[in-house]
Amino acid sequence: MSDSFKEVLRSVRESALKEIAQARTEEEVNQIRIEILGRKGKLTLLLRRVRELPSQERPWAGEQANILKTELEEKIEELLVRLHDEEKQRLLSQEQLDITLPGTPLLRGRVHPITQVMAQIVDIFTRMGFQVAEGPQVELDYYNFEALNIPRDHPARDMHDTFYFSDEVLLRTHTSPVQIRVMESQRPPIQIIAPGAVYRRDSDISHTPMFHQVEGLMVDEGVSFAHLKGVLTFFVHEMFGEGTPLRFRPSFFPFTEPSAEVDIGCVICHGEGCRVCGGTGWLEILGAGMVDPEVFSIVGYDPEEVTGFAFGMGVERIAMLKYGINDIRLFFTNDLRFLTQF
Ligand code: 2NL
Repeated sequence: MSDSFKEVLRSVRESALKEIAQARTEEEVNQIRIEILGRKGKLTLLLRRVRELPSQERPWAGEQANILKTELEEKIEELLVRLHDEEKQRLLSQEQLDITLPGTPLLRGRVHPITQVMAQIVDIFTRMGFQVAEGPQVELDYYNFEALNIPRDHPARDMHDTFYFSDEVLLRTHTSPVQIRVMESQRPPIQIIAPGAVYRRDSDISHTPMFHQVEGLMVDEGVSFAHLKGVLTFFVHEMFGEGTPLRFRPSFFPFTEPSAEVDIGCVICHGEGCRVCGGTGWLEILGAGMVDPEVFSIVGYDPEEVTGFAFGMGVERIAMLKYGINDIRLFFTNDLRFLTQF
């Protein structure tokens, strides 16, 4: 065996182990790996020299060179793992968590004031035994107008400023069609309220193209205007306070006869007369009446057998009066400074 090969092998091993022992960073170790095991590394060149040895020496020399190669590869790998661990420990010990820092505030959602008032109205009537009924917002002309005794040429249609999809299909302008559908499919006694969104082509300080209504309907043998007055008086006292005065003023709707509008004593001036109530001391809050016999005939009830009352109110209007709000658009512009006050 050539002594010089042994000698070179030993010196490559010693210098490699020395360098590995001195390496302090992963980068340095990688550099050493290239110097020793790389394409032009010391050990790679040594392995190449094995071929130049006399044939009887080659197997032993090759074996020794490969043993050294494996040894150095293992040492380098070990060192890399250790350096990597040490770096991780160093970072962990330096990193600090300041548990006194304020957290990211979580914004809490809240119920929209219109939804709150709607829920309150629904609660008052369900306590009196009314059931909640719902129906489509995209309606047929028949349910929205025709069945309510409002034919196509009727002047009451002008008041409604309807959004039409076609001659027969529209966005409901009130929730009355829900009550028509219930009467069409159920026999009396009926005692329902129909809350929901309705649509009219109108937009100013007191109108938005979408707003909310609650309508009510009670049908049975012997239902009278006195029942209507009792139910609405209870509602007003629950909604605006026991001492709130109310009055029934004659009015007209195509679907009720007789019809009335209900006023409450002005919540601002308490009857003295102010800008809000136009000096009258009264504020209109809803419309009502006895269901017109014509409507009963249309849904297949016998007007000689049953009577009923119906009423309708705008939820936004109730909310504005209850909270003293003068612009309906505030409900829909999503200004949290406004919405978070309720
Ligand atoms: C108002 C007036 C009202 C009705 C709605 C009604 C429904 C059926 C039959 C008869 Cl199915 N009437 N609803 C009756 C009177 C007045 O609403 O000023 N609403 C905001």
